[in-house]
Amino acid sequence: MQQPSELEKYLFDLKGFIVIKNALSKKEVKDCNQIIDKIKNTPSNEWNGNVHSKGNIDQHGVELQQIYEAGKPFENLINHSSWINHMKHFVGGEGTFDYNHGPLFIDENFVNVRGPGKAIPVHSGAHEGTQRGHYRYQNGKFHCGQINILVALSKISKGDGGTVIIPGSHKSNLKHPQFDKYKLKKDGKYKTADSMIGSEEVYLNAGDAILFVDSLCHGSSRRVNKGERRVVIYRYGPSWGFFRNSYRPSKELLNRLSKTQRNIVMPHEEVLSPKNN
Ligand SMILES: O=C(O)CCC(=O)C(=O)O
Repeated sequence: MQQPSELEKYLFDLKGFIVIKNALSKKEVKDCNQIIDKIKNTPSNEWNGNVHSKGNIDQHGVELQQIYEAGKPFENLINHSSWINHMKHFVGGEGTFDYNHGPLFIDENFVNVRGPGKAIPVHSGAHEGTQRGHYRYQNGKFHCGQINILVALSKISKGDGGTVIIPGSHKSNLKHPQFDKYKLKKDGKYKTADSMIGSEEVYLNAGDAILFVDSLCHGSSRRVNKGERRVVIYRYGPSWGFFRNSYRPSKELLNRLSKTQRNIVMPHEEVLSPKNN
């Protein structure tokens, strides 16, 4: 089990994100990709088993929601040893009321397959002041509302539609002066965040991951290269959180998971189950 190092804690506090190199092995990446190959063409708004395809939504690319239902390779990501202790540390709450039902809760999990022309507009930033994504460090401890792990399942270099972040924006008091010019417009058009002043595009090898607090101002560049960018994203918050979307884990998945994993997927399950049976 990896523990967050002192340098990672420092950089996370300073910049709002860290890169975890080789978070997944080549075999883990391959196993995830084999599953994606089979399900990525699921028609828009249809289910493939317990995975829901949102199809080629907006301009982001294909989204396969509830990907932790897609088999062992994705189940293993729920409490993956490369980042689970980072999540516990940065979401925080150990020994407090926040830990009542367990350490963590995953409120959304999906794969994004991004083809040419696709991108995601800039969003978030501490200026929004949201509870869900908030960043806080107090009395020597982190207390963050939502920490994301975004794992590259393909190599992401220039032109591939990589994630773009504004380092330090999880703590900024002011809105980036270019934010309104770059955010999604009513007509669906926007300029991508990679040309915003102070932004950084994060290039990754397959298996590398970005861990970031959701209040970090972020988006992506537009994919101009052929082929596709593949990432898997799991979002972690405190155990009292609730699902972002209306999806719920299936009974089959809950029965298959270890107790530790079940507790992260459905922290309240054990309280509710006597009534449900
Ligand atoms: O697709 C990306 O690179 C960014 C993902 C993103 O915006 C998010 O996880 O909120």
